[in-house]
Amino acid sequence: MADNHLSTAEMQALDAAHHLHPFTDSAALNKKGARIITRAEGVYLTDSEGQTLLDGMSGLWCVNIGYGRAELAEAAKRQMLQLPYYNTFFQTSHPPVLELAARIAELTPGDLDHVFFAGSGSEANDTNLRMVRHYWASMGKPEKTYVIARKNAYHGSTMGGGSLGGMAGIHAQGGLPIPGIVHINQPHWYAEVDDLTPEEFGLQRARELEAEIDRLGEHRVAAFIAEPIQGAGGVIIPPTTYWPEIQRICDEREILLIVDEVITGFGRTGKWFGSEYYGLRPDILTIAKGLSSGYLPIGGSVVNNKVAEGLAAGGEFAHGYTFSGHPVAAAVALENLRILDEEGIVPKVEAETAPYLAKRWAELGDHPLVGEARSLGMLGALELSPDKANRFKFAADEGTVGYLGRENAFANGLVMRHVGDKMIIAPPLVITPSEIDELVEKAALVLDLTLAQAKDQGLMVAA
Ligand code: PXG
Repeated sequence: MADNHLSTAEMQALDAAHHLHPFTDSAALNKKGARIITRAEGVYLTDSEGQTLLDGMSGLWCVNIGYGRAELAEAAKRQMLQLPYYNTFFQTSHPPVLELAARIAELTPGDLDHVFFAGSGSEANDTNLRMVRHYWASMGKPEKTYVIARKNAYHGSTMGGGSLGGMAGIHAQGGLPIPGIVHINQPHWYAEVDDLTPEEFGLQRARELEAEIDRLGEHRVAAFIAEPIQGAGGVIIPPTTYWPEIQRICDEREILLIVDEVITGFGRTGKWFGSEYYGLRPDILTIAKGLSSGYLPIGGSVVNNKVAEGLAAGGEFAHGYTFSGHPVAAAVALENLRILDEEGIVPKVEAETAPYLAKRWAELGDHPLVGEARSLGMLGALELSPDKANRFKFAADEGTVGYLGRENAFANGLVMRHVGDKMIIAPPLVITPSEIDELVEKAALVLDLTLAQAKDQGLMVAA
């Protein structure tokens, strides 16, 4: 037992009795007992049994500066003592929120200069949905209400976020998607095509946006929303032709472009924002996660001058959250941005650690269980396949082999998530080359163990 007055078994029993976990089959978890994480430092977690794990997922894609930065704790303490809470609703403001808004305006590309704060990425995307409709209504075009999104996208799990997202499992529960949201296909070359080059496929998938605008009628379309790189969908890196074509279509058509940078923001691609990486000019950019490196919950919608002016023309936007621009979360986010900037963490990812990760991660592509190893910035995925030459899927239920991989990773000191039969990583941006070596060596061991089990269990059969 480390740090706690309760034993692991006692904590697991309390957890099973009273705690409902997100995206979790409770019955299955409670039988097994949750792994209880008690501390963390740098890129390492420690559990209640004192075992360490290299956190290949930055928590949940968010701890960009790594764990254990006392400066953020001190910023929170200072702000709590000075002004722990005040709202920003009724013509009031406070120093941390206005300073953070100004800093975000500086860091984000183009004239994305205005921030509407939320407590999370889901809330920010819910804001976006109401905001784009209200924007068009304010511009005298109330019929522009449709939002085009993509299958297998993730934009959160609230009614709006879950509807904008294109995950079948989420849509199957609770009456989603809500009306007025349509989904086009994702640019997932590895899994969805065998007769086009990635470049041809990227153009084809981007042009589905144009076709969908025409089908609905441009006069009825408010916006298109997408992640620069799909994260929860399985680190899907679009072909190089995809985003320039999407930008062309958005430029030619009267629709807003919402770029959801909840994962790709704050350095994950080696640029401050994925929009810079891909040369995008969003009208609205969604932020959360890495904004505070996950130390406190905060998110937001960063909007350009055009959208801000349009909203202003519409009078009051009847929308907001008690914790929009929470002073303590804002103070912590500011400190996080200071550290990211002053320690040169983002350019270091671009020049040093991302190229090193790319080189080492690509080596895993030679493993017999791996159909493709891809990475970009501090994001990586391995497509597991029973027949790598043909990129075939497994005959077993999707995720059976991936889950074995996840279990092997956890058992061997590495947090690596599985999305179906993909293994994915998104390590803290501060991971060092020697920690990358450790991550890749552990991942290689996980692949060996998983391959052996898959063979034993007769799972190496193509669909
Ligand atoms: N947009 C994107 C692109 C995200 O990745 C959200 C919005 C929602 O943010 P909040 O803060 O409401 O969770 C996300 C969140 C996973 C996983 O399993 C990914 C996310 C959240 C939870 C789990 O990969 N991404």
